[in-house]
Amino acid sequence: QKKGFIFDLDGVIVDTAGFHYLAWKTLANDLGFEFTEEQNERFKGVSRVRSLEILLEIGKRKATQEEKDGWLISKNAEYLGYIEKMTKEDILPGVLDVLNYLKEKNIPMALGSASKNAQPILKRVGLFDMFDFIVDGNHVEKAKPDPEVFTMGAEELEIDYKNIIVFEDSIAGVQAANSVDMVSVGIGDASVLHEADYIFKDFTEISTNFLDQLINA
Ligand code: B16
Ligand code: MG
Repeated sequence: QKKGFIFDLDGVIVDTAGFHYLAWKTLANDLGFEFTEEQNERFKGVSRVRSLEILLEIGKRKATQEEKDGWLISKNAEYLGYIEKMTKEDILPGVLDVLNYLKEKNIPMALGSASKNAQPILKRVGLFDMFDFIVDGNHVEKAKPDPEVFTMGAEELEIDYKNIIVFEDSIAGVQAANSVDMVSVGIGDASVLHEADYIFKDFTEISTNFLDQLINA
């Protein structure tokens, strides 16, 4: 049966978490509190609006809707400044080999990201044309662990959920894929991602044998 692959963006294809962190930290400091890299872990895979709620919880700050809207705009403006400087050098190690291998085999591929900035990021790093479909934060209502971003991708690719393989670096994303019986491949720390069907530290550990095994399963 035909298989399809769906890739998360931040933490899987590129490491933009550091840029999100710097921009949220600026906002936190402007509001008069600290924000550490450790606290930033909670923001992975989480939507922009929810991220702000968590930040305000950390700083014990209450805010009006107008204030929140303004902060979301200024945070994103700073983040976009970092993205502008990205090049193909920012693609994480081993990712291109895997994408190119699947492309050569004509395997359908989609992006499934919570980010509203997914398209400009893919353009900056030269991967915009790699994917048959891009499903991102502009297309979905519900955030991971809701599987909407992946089910929409599967429907675009016209492939049954059980024949979809999802690559994810966040717990929420792994749970989203598992909840609709997709195959989940966790990228990162095994102690965090233990619910995934397969776990790799990064893409350099993924062999063509393993990819063939997924394709031919
Ligand atoms: P934006 P992913 C997610 O991307 C990030 O992991 C998360 O930290 C971020 O808040 C979210 O995108 C929204 O990003 O502000 O650019 O819309 O991991 O789902 O690719
Ligand atoms: Mg991610």
